[in-house]
Formats: sequence, C-alpha cells, structure tokens
Amino acid sequence: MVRAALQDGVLGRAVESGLIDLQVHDLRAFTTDRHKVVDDTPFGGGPGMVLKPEPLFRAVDTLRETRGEPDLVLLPSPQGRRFTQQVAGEYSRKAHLVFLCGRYEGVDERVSTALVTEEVSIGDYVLSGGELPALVIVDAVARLVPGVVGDAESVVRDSFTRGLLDHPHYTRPASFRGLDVPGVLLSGHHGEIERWRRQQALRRTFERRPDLLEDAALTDEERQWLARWKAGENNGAQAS
Ligand code: 4HQ
Repeated sequence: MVRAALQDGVLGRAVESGLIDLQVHDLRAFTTDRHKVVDDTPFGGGPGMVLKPEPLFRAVDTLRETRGEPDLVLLPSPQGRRFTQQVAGEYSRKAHLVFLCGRYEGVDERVSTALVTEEVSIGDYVLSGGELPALVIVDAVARLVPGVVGDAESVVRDSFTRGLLDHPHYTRPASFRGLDVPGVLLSGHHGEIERWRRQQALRRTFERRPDLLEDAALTDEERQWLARWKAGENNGAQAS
C-alpha cells in the first residue's frame, strides 16, 4: 500500500526525476526469529499487541549504516506534535527523515524514549496504522521541496501558505445550470481579481475557521473588511 501510494502523481514524478528518494522497508526483515515476529502481548495485560523494540532498533541501525544519520526519526501517534503546514515546511528543509509505522495497539515505550526524535499526529482521530499518517506527511513535505511541484507559483499561493483558506475557483462554462461565475473573474482586471480572491479567502476563513485569523498576516484593507464583517454580525445584518 505504501509503495503503491508513492508511485503515482506528484510524488511518483518527484522520485522518477530524482528530486526525492523514498525507501520502504519491511520490519519483518529486521527480525531474528524463524517466524519474523514483530509484536508481542503487553506487559501488565490488556487488549491488542505491542510492537517489539528490537526490529525497530535494528532497522534504524541499518539505515544509519547504509544511508547515514537521519535528521529525524518520526513516530506517527495521536500523542504527537500536531502536523501543520508550518511543520511540513520545517521537515522539508531536512535531508533525511525516517518514519516508523505499523499496525498495532501500541509501540514499546523504549522506542519513543531512545529511538524516536519526534512523535507527530495528523489529527485527533484514531487510525489502525501509522502508514497513512506517514504518507500524508510525506506528501505535504515533498510538495515543498523545490522542483517537486511543477508550478512553484501554485505552492506559494496554496491555501495555508498565507495562513488563510483558499478562495473559490471556477472554470468554463461561465454559466452552468443557472449558476454563474462571478463577473469580476471574467472582467480581465487582474488587480480587481486579485483583490476579490483575497476578500473571498478572508471571508471563508472568517466564517469557517476564525481560529486561523489569530496568526494570519493581514493588510490594512483586509483588517477593514474583517472589522466590517464583525460589525455586520453584531447587527444581525448581511455583510457584503
Ligand atoms: N495512530 N496521527 C499509529 C494514529 C495517528 C494519528 C493510531 C498512530 C494507531 C498504530 N498517527 N497507531 N491520528 O491514529 O498520527
């Protein structure tokens, strides 16, 4: 599943063109017993299995020898640091990341203590494995490596790079089932289009994710729009 996900699209092309190198390793290859067992029952009892420390330590030791010291050894975990666009930027400036993942109820705590440099969470929900979080993080991080996304402009303009939600997008036809594209987008006035998009992005952030506005860098005009919308809200009126 992990290899398949890394073969397609933006990530697949980035690997093909040598911009990034992604290696997937089977933990069972780092076991020493005949049945290649990577998990065991929890000390103290309870449900589920716990990932054993030895295969993980042996795997990372091998990577240290073959690929050099990793900058980060990451463990996807709901207890981890929340993964955001800012963290993606941080990781994208590292040369060598290792993700430890598997399907298990838990991982032996000595892995967290002595092997992992950072536990990282992609959100407050419970998944059955760390593979999907690792893929989510690899995708978001790889996009920030120069050259991986063909049009660098699109990364810069991406939702969240400015700390705001994205503006609406439209393509042809200009009228579809009675739903019309906003006239300003057909006007050819690039300055007005840019302004409308900033206003829409801000409006959507104000309505859907006001928490993001606390850290957003806003222009004076954008602050004025916000103040107007807030006043309109108080009056119970429809703001423009
Ligand atoms: N996990 N963000 C891996 C998560 C998770 C998350 C639960 C981590 C299951 C095996 N990881 N174990 N949310 O739900 O990163």
